[in-house]
Amino acid sequence: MNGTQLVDVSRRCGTGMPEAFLSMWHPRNAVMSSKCPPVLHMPSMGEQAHRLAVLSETFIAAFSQQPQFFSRAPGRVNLIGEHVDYCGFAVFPMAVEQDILVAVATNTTGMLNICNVDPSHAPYSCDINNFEINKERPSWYNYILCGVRGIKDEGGMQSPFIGLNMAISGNVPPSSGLSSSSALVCASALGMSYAHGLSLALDTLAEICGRCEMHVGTQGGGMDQAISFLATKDTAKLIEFNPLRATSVALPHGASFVVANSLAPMNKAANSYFNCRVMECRLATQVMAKRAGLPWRTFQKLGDLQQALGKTLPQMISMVEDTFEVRPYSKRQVCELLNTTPEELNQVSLSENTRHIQEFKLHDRALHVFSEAHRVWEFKKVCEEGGPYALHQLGKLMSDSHRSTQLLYECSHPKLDTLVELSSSLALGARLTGAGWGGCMVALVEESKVEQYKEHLWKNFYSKEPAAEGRPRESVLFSSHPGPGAYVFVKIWHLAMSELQSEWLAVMRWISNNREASGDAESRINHNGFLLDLLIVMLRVGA
Ligand code: ADP
Ligand code: NG1
Repeated sequence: MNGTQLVDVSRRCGTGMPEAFLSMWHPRNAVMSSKCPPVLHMPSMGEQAHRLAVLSETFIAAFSQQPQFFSRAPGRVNLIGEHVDYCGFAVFPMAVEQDILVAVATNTTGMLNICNVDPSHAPYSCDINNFEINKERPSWYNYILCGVRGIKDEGGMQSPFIGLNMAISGNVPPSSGLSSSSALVCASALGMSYAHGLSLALDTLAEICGRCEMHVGTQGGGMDQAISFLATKDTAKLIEFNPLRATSVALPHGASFVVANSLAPMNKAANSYFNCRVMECRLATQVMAKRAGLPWRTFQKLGDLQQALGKTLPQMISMVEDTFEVRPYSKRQVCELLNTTPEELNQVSLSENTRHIQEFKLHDRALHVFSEAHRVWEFKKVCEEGGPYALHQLGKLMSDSHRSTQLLYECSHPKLDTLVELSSSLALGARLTGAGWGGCMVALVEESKVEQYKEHLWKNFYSKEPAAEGRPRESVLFSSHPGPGAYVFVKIWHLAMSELQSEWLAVMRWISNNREASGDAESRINHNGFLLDLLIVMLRVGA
């Protein structure tokens, strides 16, 4: 973010022009509240400016034109609340600094052309008005197609859509539980939306992206896309679903969150581990609903069941103990409990890539979900109430969460468990973050001990880990501070020129239509006067 001028010039989001332009004259205090993604002036210095320059070069080399704008969406680290979003329960993430940048320009061919600064990701092209997303093959560009498809389906515009050229640069470690995939979906959807002049609010974009990422075949719950759009700098968010709400929660002073990559990658779309857990939760919901005399076929999420029953989370935990035995249930036994056939179970309850599964651990999965959902609210309460033991209480909640994902949800990895064990002497608490089966751990560490802690992990884990060889320490082990959500970057010059051009054309059209003078025309002419003033000032300062 170094060198980024936080000037929101969002003209497409219902912000009045004069207000937006005033912000340009006073850049220091000009972060405007807008429900649409902010539109910022390109940074001129720092790492992001460097990445944008490299991205522009890639774009020009691939498409022989300049990018018209850049969209950007961050990854996230989830502090607590794992595998509960798709059950309808609240989560507690914050955006990380690492992000996906997309350089975008329109073309006249109706094609969607995609390339990447990383040459290991081969370029891809398709007709923007007619493409399929192949669920069988988890190709990198599928996530971009998801974002584009989301806006096509739900952005409120009719086809034909304008052709786009897109180049991607990302530094969120992929398949590591920091949501690189969702950052890619969100940045692409934002690029598609901005290129078509849409004024979609942040929460609308978050909801569209939560749904459209499912086109790759995974059935996530919307946490990653929500935080990627709704994050604000310096605070973590309590995210609730249905309806989507994000509440800022200040984290207690005196401690840092340190992220450590286990260097065991896990691509969710390449296997059925993730969806298997989603389905086990769905089956547990349906069995509990049937036992409570509710129409089980209409229930999908443990959270909806809790609401229908009007019970507290501890009461739901007791209900799990009363309903299930601690053993796995075969598919036939689940059918017996629901009084249904395997064919109907496949149809009503299971996704395509989980129909082959023959055994489901209903007790353990449901117990994890209700107890983890409870820990999220406890975590929020401790953050808000503070007190001398706050940091230790937060640490304990995180460690309990890890044990639950490891033993009940069985989504940890031996390398993650090693990192968590190594953390016990110096961190207040540590847990896997994201989907798991590899990926990252997040630890809460007293500020005074952060460097010692990192050194300890480096010496006892990374120096013995062949996958860490030659990798800069910061790329695998870093302190994380809550970053901002998605936004668009424009060159201020391009912004003014395109405004001038479109407004001037509108005035010319009005004159040629020979309409009566009206307030509308008057305000357009005032507006253009304003734009001309701006242009003159910019020419003077050489913007
Ligand atoms: P996570 O979202 O936890 O990082 P996923 O397995 O869901 O993990 O998604 C990772 C996939 O996202 C990668 O396999 C790749 O296809 C895609 N991806 C992530 N970052 C990039 C990038 N910078 N460029 C191209 N594709 C990327
Ligand atoms: P990551 O860590 O990005 O793979 C996945 C899901 C989340 C959530 C977490 C587990 C997607 C896009 N993301 O995240 O919704 O369920 O696992 O808490 O499916």
